Amino acid sequence: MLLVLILLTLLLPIGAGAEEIIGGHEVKPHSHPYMAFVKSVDIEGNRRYCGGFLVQDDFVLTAAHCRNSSLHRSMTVTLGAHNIKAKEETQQIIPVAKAIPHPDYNDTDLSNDIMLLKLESKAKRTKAVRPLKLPRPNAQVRPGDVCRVAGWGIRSFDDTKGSARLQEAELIIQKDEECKKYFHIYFKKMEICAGDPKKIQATSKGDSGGPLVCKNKAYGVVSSGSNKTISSGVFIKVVYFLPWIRRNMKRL
Ligand SMILES: *[C@@H]1O[C@H](CO)[C@@H](O)[C@H](O)[C@H]1NC(C)=O
Ligand SMILES: *[C@@H]1O[C@H](CO)[C@@H](O)[C@H](O)[C@H]1NC(C)=O
Ligand SMILES: CC(=O)N[C@H]1CO[C@H](CO)[C@@H](O)[C@@H]1O
Repeated sequence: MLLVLILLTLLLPIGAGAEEIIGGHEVKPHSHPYMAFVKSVDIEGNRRYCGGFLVQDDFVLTAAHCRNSSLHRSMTVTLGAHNIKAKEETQQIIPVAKAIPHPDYNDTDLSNDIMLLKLESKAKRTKAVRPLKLPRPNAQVRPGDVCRVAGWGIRSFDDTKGSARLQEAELIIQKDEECKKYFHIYFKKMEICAGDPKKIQATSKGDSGGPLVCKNKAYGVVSSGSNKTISSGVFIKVVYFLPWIRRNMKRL
């Protein structure tokens, strides 16, 4: 993955940053009705943008690092979007009532980088808005399985490099050893390694929190990986966190 990314950097024309899904393509509008765009604002007004996905009418799953520190002021979720910079009739913008980052989230090694967002009101199910199923408790993906990841990959609304329209890329599940090689910190038990060295595809910062979809279910959450200097090949393993997800969705 790292080698691929280094090659990528060399091959990309200057100015074509790595803010969006690399080697992906624009999706058919609203073909990913579970996709959420998460905006977090801190007390100083700094914004942070992430992906996420609807798992229940009033819950979105995302990455814990998408919350802009403990000094965060507000979060909102946009559902039903294709072009996130446009005002589309299909969009539902819902404030977050409560952000529940995993209690063991560690912002140094990014372990347990998962967060539930309880929405202030239930999303209305439409053609453009519908939850994504979670996998069964013992479900597994294996090296070679083909999955997909989607995201807007923008970091700010002034960012001309990011993509306003939802992009998608195919990723192949890799052996854990692949990620251990490139990331000093990789937790096999709680993480999934995915990428495709041959096809040059990767995700990046603005895509954090989005789902890794395999067999039409959410098997992973895009984490920024344990190395902030390169794009991520590390995904949070949803199956491992199912008990925590279920418990917290029941409680609220
Ligand atoms: C967070 O991760 C770092 C690096 O692995 C580790 O040194 C530190 O002890 C962890 N913090 C907690 C609270 O577990
Ligand atoms: C991250 O990647 C850079 C570039 O290859 C490398 O120098 C650094 O040691 C890596 N850091 C970690 C924590 O893996
Ligand atoms: C308080 C805090 O951590 N604010 C951060 C919110 O996110 C933006 C963009 O990533 C940072 O620039 C802020 O420092």
